Amino acid sequence: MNVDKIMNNLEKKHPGEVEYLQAVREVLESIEEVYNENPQFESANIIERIIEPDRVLTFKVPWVDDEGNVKVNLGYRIQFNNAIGPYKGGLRFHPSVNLSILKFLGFEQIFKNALTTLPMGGGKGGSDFDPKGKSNAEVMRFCQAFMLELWKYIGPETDVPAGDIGVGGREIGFLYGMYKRLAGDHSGVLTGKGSNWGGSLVRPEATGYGCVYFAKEMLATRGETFEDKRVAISGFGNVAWGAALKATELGGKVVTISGPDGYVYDPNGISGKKIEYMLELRASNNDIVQPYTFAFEGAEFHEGRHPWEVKVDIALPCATQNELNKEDAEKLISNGCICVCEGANMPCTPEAVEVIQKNGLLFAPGKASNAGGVATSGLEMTQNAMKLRWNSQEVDSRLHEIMCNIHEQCVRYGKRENGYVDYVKGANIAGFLKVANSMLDMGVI
Ligand code: NDP
Ligand code: 2IT
Repeated sequence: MNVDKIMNNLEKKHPGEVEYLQAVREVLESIEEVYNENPQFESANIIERIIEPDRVLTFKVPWVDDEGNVKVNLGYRIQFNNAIGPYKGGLRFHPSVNLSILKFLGFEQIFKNALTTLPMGGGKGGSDFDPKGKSNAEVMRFCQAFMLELWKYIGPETDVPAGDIGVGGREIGFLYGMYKRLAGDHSGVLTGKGSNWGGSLVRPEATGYGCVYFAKEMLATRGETFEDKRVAISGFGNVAWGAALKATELGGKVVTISGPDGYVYDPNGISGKKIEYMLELRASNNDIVQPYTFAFEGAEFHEGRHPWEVKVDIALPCATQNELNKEDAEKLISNGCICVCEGANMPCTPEAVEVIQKNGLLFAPGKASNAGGVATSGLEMTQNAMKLRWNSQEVDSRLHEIMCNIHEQCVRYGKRENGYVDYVKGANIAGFLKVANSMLDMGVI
């Protein structure tokens, strides 16, 4: 495999799709060796077939705001690869959404879903709609208009969307209501549903919990635990909230959260009602975390800055892609950080990952460490299919088992001769082998 040649061709076909090209390069570079050892992959031209989505659906979403103005947003669904199961992946509503971002997320999702051990293919979708500052009625009308088009392309055995940035329980409710009305069935086509109408317990917490379970496994390889460790978390959304809950439960002290306005440093630790307050901050639909400092004494707000300058032992980036760069990584390292575990998708830039790994820190890529969200979505699909509901202990213990299994897969394929585990390589190889071998089994289709 000639990675540069493949990337040059891909760039010519999709110029400017920076995030997508970044995600593809990372995977190709880590699977190169395994790919070359297995000539059957090359004969079946697996690379060209896996790096292009099966299909890209784009559509317009016209809706009416509270003043009666007609608005138009763009809607997308990328059905990337369904070799091992129905397309599965979240919907993102954020003004930054474009084809490149959704293709990167859809591509990552293929390997992430393969790692969960559950039968799910990879997909992603969303819109450049900005839920910020919109009324509840506006969000509802937008979600209904979005589903009016999307429902034609999804189904419980074909494509099962869920939440992501800007799409939480409220949006899933509005989307599911419209799907149910249009399709006339209650087949659980979305995950992240409310627990009264088919949702799985622990799904809201699952991504953050899973991320901390994964970090716990990594720490254990060095005889370390969360006990008394200082933890920096970025973001203040769904993933950040779940991660703060579990890190605190395991004895860690979470000292930061962040938003687009800057970060909060709370030397007393973000626990108990302070974590509950994160939900209020999020529900306020404002993109700021500063109000935290008015609510809790002793907390400082650092405008326009990232939390990575704070002295911590563990960093959990849980906001968005490319939010931790090389300089941030260097600051973490010089402050003695021992573990960076991605809760978001691709939050660390490639240069940051290189520095982190070179310095021997534990590092987990999101496709391994944030897979707990989609894994629990898979468990929600199972419960829907069985028309049963598991209690939270059952779901949580399955989630924990899945995260430990993903950790094992990473170690299996990522352990270097000197004992250092390259979790990026391990995750990419394990995910790739499962999908590529399934594609081989099914022939050229
Ligand atoms: P939420 O919408 O609940 O929260 C997203 C957080 O990131 C918010 O704090 C948000 O602030 C912040 N954010 C968004 N864009 C930017 C930006 N450009 N700059 C700085 N901050 C930003 O989303 P989730 O918690 O669900 O998602 C967070 C990350 O985790 C994403 O990378 C997502 O893909 C990933 N993920 C989510 C899973 C899930 O199950 N929800 C599963 C696996 C991964 P604001 O919105 O105010 O801009
Ligand atoms: O990035 C992700 O894995 C998600 N946003 C969750 C996807 C899902 O289908 O639960």
